[in-house]
Amino acid sequence: MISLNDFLEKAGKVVPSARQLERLRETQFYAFIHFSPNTYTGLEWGTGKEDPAIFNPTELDCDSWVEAIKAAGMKGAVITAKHHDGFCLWQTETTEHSIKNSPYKNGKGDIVRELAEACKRGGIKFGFYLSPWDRNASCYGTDEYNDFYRAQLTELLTNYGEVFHVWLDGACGEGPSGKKQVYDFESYFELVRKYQPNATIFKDDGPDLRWCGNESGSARASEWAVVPYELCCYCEKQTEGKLMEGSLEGMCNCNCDIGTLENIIYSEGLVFAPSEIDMSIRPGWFYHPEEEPHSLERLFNTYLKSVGANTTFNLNIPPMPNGLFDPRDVQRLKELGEKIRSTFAVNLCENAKITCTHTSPTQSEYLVELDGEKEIKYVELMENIAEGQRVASFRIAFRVDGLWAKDYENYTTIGNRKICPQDPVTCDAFKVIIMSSRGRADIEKIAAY
Ligand code: FUL
Repeated sequence: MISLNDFLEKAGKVVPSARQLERLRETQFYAFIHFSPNTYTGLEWGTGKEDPAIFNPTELDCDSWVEAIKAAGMKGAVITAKHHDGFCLWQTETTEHSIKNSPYKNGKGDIVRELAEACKRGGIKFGFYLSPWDRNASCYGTDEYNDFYRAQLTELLTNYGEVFHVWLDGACGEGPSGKKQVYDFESYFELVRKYQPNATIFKDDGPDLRWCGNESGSARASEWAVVPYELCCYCEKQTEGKLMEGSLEGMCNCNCDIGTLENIIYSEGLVFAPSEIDMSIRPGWFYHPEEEPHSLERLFNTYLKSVGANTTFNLNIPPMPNGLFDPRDVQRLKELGEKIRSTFAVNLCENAKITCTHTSPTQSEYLVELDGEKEIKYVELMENIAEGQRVASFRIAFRVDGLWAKDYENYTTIGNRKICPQDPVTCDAFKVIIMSSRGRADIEKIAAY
């Protein structure tokens, strides 16, 4: 049997694909846009029987969406091209339950195109959500539906330029015939790879990004990107062999740190599958006039616990029936962007001297000597995630008036990016003490704000 050291060494070398790396490094924060007949009925899950005539966003302006999205610092937009009600926001050949039977632009409108073009003009990325669950399609529940779904996917993948993210909802309810569908996910993934090889695919259990397990914006305490193959079997298995006989059963629930050593030792192989946090700016995914956007504090905290905790952040903003974002949401996005930009504007380590000492093969200390005393509110760390995720526990110590004071929080993972908020501390140096890692830690960035 493999030794613990060898097992961990291999675990530390499970690496992202180019598209996963791009998502984590360049496009970590993006917008979800839930828009469908639900916007007009007040439902969250449409029945599929809605009359297309109700869909009429008379003031739709995708450039204004893009502007609001960019103000928050988001770098892409993912629209519900079709939600569970089956209504298509683009000019599809596959069904009559679409925008072509709505009054919007006399049936000639195509909101997927309008958004894709606005994203291009605004310099952000474009992506889509295409619900496999379809409560309108008469073929839902039969093999034919997989062809129907593939045809829809192909239209979206081939007619709208570059797609950065394809969001596949795992929801599987009954369709109009009362039957559920057996989704042929692998064939859907194949199409995405064929037509948009750089696009990441989100699904609950991979292949590129997995679900964080809740819609309230919380990452796990230790959000590993390296997790057991059994939980994300659409991802490529990069290691072989269990360390311990035993079972992962009971460890797959949402609150459990699925990538921790206690779990991965029972896995037959590990995969790279970072999680995505999806959350709405308001309680609902779709627009409900009586709802208010979440507070700036809540959204900023979610940002810290997603982008700043090794996950991506997909923040939903639902358009109103007239097709515009609610001014309250636009304002909140602006505030959020300003808060993020001002908080992380000046890196106090810019002129610091950073030295690294490896105290053992799996322990290291990074000493950061600042150019003078600085007040620190956040420490930001990034691992060289392209080579794997390694750090399993660390602490931070600050030198205050010549004495080392430890931040006694026991931090666990770093991964792509970890933001550690601090009670403001004035110091002239700090140390990042890596207490355990899977092979040698490789910290690519240390910053303080
Ligand atoms: C879920 C759906 O059922 C919700 O309506 C929403 O689209 C959310 C993002 O995914 O599975």
